[in-house]
Amino acid sequence: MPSKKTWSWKGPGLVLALVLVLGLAACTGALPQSTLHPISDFGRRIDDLFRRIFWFAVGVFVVVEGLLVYAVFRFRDRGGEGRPEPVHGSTRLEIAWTLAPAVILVLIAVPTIRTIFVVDNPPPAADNALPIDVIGHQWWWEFRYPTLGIVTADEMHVPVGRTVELHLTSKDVIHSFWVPRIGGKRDVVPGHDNFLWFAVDSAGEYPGQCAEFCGEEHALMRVLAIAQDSATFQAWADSQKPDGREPTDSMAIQGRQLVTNGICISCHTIRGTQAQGTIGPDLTHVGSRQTLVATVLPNTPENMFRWIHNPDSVKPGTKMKIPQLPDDQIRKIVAYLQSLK
Ligand code: HEC
Ligand SMILES: [Cu+2]
Repeated sequence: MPSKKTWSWKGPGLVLALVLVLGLAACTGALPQSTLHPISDFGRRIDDLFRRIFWFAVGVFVVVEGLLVYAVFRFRDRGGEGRPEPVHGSTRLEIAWTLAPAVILVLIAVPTIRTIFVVDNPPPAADNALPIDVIGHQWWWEFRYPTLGIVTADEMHVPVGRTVELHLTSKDVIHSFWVPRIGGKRDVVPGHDNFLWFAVDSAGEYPGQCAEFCGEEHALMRVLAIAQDSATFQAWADSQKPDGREPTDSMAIQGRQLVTNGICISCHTIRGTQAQGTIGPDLTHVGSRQTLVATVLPNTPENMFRWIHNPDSVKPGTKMKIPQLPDDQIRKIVAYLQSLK
């Protein structure tokens, strides 16, 4: 005889709590990095596929569990009936349970393969796509707009409603470009050209991050996609095209001296000056960015000071290795860099 178990609320209580937590989580609307609320055609294709397969799985679950529960009650041991006869070689049953999974697999495979073909082909040529080169670095993102002559970092501006064609490659190790609400992920591999194309359908700011472990600062290799209506995007693009602004106030003028005669130029470019380094982000319009160092810090003079004062305290292990500069020099450098709108 098995020992008699006393019934407790613990099991059902846990299940109830889980259902409540999941249910409430579903009520919070679109989380910033939710793949379940796509804002691009690419994201929506994958989301449609996910939802279709999810409902198939729910159907299978209900049928299988239904039969199981039915069998448990219908054929339970009522005592005094002896052992039931096992079923041997029922052709009808065997055909049924071979055919049913085959049909389900076909229903899942057809839309899956169709989606793979759509997202793996280049975008339709008629689309007037905007090309953007995405280059992964440890631990930040470089964005080049070859047709617009723009180079920027970490904040990817895209026009709403127009197809954007990303060409992805890496300067060092394998990264993965992932802005969940746009869709993805897509590997960013050194020496290999990958691509990803989509059209975003609502203006807004959509955070993302590197999705492939790429070294100690992997978790702080973030990205911000900024989707703008075409007039706002055009205004942004126009503001990014000219060379770096010449400073007018005396602090910034001294800052320009320090930057362009100092160590900074070995890694950074500021168009229109002798700074032509390519290890770090292009700083030609760094003052116009909302954030710094892969969107880890809001772009304020205080945060920029903090970064240049001690980059390792913000991103331990960062590739920006510089000697400690005196505070008054950093203040002048910050005045200059902030003026680079
Ligand atoms: C050895 C190369 C190197 C040198 C020298 C260097 N930097 Fe950097 N810098 C980097 C790298 C790499 C990053 C990106 C860090 C990250 O996000 O992980 C960066 C980021 C920055 C940023 C943030 C840019 C952005 O778009 O968020 C600023 C500002 C900056 N550096 C200023 C300076 C200044 C000022 C100097 C000179 C005092 C300097 N850097 C010298 C490599 C360098
Ligand atoms: Cu990475």
